[in-house]
Amino acid sequence: MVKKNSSYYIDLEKRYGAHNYHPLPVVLEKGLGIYVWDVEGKKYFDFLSAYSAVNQGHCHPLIIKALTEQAKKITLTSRAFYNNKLGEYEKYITEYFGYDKVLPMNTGVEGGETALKLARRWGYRVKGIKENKATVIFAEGNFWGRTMSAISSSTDPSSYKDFGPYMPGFEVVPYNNLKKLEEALQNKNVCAFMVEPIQGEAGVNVPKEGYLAKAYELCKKHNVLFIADEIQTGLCRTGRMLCCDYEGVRPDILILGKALSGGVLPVSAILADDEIMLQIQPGEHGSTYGGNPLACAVAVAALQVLKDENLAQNSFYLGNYFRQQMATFKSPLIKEVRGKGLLNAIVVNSKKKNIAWDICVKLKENGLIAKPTHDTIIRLAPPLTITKEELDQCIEIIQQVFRAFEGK
Ligand code: IF1
Repeated sequence: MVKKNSSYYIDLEKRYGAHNYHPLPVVLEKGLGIYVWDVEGKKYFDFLSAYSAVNQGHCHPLIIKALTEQAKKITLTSRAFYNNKLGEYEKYITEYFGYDKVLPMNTGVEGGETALKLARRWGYRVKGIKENKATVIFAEGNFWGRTMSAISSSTDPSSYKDFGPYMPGFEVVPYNNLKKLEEALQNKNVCAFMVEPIQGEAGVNVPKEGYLAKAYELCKKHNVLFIADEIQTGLCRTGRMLCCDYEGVRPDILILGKALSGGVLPVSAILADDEIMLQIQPGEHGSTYGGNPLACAVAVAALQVLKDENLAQNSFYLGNYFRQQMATFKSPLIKEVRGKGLLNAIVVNSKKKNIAWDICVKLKENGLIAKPTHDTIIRLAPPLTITKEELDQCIEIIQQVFRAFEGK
């Protein structure tokens, strides 16, 4: 009989799965709260949280309860019929975030696609842009998924190279640069500026204070929609319910995903007010699974947990604590520790090509899993339910591993 250990499962994926990922060599079979276990039974602190989808912690009992109870009743009706979960979810989430309307989708990238369709539609029908001339501005280093549109705005060759031709009507300006944004906004055909309040994939790039507020103001001045991609930064990850809350910005279109289901199934949404949202009418947009009753039940529970467990506050407080602790730790291998709330990154000070990867492998051996982004950046994003005592243990592991790499 074959031994079903880690290498067995890793070999299976290599043999039968497309090679579009390069995972850390750990095979997980169980998760609870901030912990995950591999098939050998080894326990880890999860410092990725499925790219911030499990902000509420793995298999949160209240979210799983909503999932299993709803799963026994009805899971999918399609939007050809009404269901008794969608309306209540729509009321709940619009009141929660203070918007007139929500449009439910599944994955994050569909949220982005939906926001862009809506913005173009608004551009033609409200702003009065001439047919097929609408332009959307993005920021350099943006990441919003893997569809043809998403890669068309990408400035990362590993995302877009040899997948062309690309979607027209997109323009890219440098991130965190208001002057270049203002120049681009002179074009009367611009309908929207779509931006991440902190760029995740680009390496947890935190813009200077005031960037979002000023960018929003510039958009208003030029009659352009401000679209916030809060798929990664939102839902308490950065220490506020939304990262835009830090600057008092209320996006014209807000995109949510990932933790909207607490990691249970793909649930995304865009929120906007009537003047924008009602530009899309029956038959003009949708998705088989969007707004399904299972997703609606799960999303209400996932949002409720964020509030009931004060996860924004915990994220804010422990994020500050983490960066303080790391600031007092002097290592020649650490160039910078940056982030907001519990979305952080360590920039490794080394020319060695796979240094961040090697450090992540060592962290894994020491019971903490995280994933590098680019060659020298390690992203650290535990579930927001982590306690200070647990975080202290993690800081200890991280510092020990960095010490072990010094002088190597
Ligand atoms: C992968 C990173 C995270 C996102 C923002 C939209 C989406 C994402 C700001 C699309 C998705 C992912 C997808 C994941 C890797 C990942 C990621 F490493 F690229 F940067 F989260 F940190 N907007 N982010 O971050 O959402 O369609 O995937 O649901 O494996 O591609 P999706």
